Amino acid sequence: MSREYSPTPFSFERKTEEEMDQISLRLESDFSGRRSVRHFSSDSFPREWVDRAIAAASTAPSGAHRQPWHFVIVDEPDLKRQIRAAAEQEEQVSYGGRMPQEWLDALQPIGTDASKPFLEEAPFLVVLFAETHGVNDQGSKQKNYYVSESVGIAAGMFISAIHKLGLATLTHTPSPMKFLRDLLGRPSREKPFLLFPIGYPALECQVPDLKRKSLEEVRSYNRDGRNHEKDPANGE
Ligand code: IYR
Repeated sequence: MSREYSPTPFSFERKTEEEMDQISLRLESDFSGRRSVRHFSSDSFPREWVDRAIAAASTAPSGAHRQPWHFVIVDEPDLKRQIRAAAEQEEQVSYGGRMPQEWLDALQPIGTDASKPFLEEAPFLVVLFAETHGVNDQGSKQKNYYVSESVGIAAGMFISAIHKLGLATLTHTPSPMKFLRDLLGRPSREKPFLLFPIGYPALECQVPDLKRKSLEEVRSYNRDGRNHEKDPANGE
């Protein structure tokens, strides 16, 4: 069964250029305070805040609008304990030789190891699953499109929502992650994508001393840096 194209009017209100200029000036500083946090306070907060961040993330664009994601919130201490135990078991194998030396060297400045106490300390864990395919009304397999891109965008929007809320998170990737599907009872068509501990940073929280790339390093203009805006031929 396929659906027809049925467009509806899009109501969009433009902000003033002045407002937009002010917003653009604050964008980087709004985001630059976000850090990946690995030491959480046990202070809790309403679970609805996490629900709302998930609702915001789920507005993400997706291939053929399939929204191929599922978020599981974990707040039961015993389930968090089981997730930590299974993650640390995999990570011990990873750090103990499954990851090549080059990878271990790359992680040196991040300071990570196989111990993952944040999986119990954070009040909430959110596990994001990618749906490799869907199921239609007749119960048969329905293909999804651009699954990693779609779920990656939803993950980015979730991280932004959590940051905007005033909370911190981490994109944790225990590898392999299949144990999450079993522990959370998710169907086999769902693949664990990322695990986010959510909370306030611990009072004594420390983060790696990282430098971010400058704008000039991450952005260029046109081909070979040709700057259309500054070209005298444009009457400026
Ligand atoms: N999954 C491991 C290893 C790890 C990998 C990368 I790439 C990181 O940026 C950080 C950690 C872990 O979570 O420790």
